[in-house]
Amino acid sequence: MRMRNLSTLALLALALALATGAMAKNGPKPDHSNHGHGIGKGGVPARIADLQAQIDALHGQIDEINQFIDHDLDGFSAKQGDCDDTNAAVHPGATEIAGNAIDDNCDGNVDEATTTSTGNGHP
Ligand SMILES: [Ca+2]
Ligand SMILES: [Ca+2]
Ligand SMILES: [Ca+2]
Repeated sequence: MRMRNLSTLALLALALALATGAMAKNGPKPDHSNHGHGIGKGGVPARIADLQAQIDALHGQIDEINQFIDHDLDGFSAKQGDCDDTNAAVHPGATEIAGNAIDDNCDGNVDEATTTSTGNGHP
C-alpha cells in the first residue's frame, strides 16, 4: 500500500514536471515589444503615417476605377478616350465644332478642320 502511494506520488510529480516543462517551452511568452498597447514605441505618428499611406493607395485605386466610369453618360469613359468626362458633348466620334477652343471629338486637335474628321478620332 505504501509502495503504491509512493508510485502514485512519483507519477504525479513526473507529470507535473513534464507539464511545467512543456509550458515553459511552448507556453505564451510575454511580448514587451509594444508594451501591450498594439501600437509600438513612438507608434502613434508611425501608425498615422501608415494609415495615410493606405488612404493614399486607396485614392490611387479610386482614381484608376474612375477611369472606367462614364461620368457624363455620353457613352465613353476616360479609358475609352473621353477627353472631358464632365461634358457629354465631348467624346470620341463627336462632331468637332470650329471656334469653340474645345477638342470636341477628342482626337487631340482643337478646332481642326471639321471636313476632314471621320468622327472616329482619326481624321
Ligand atoms: Ca463620358
Ligand atoms: Ca478634335
Ligand atoms: Ca472644337
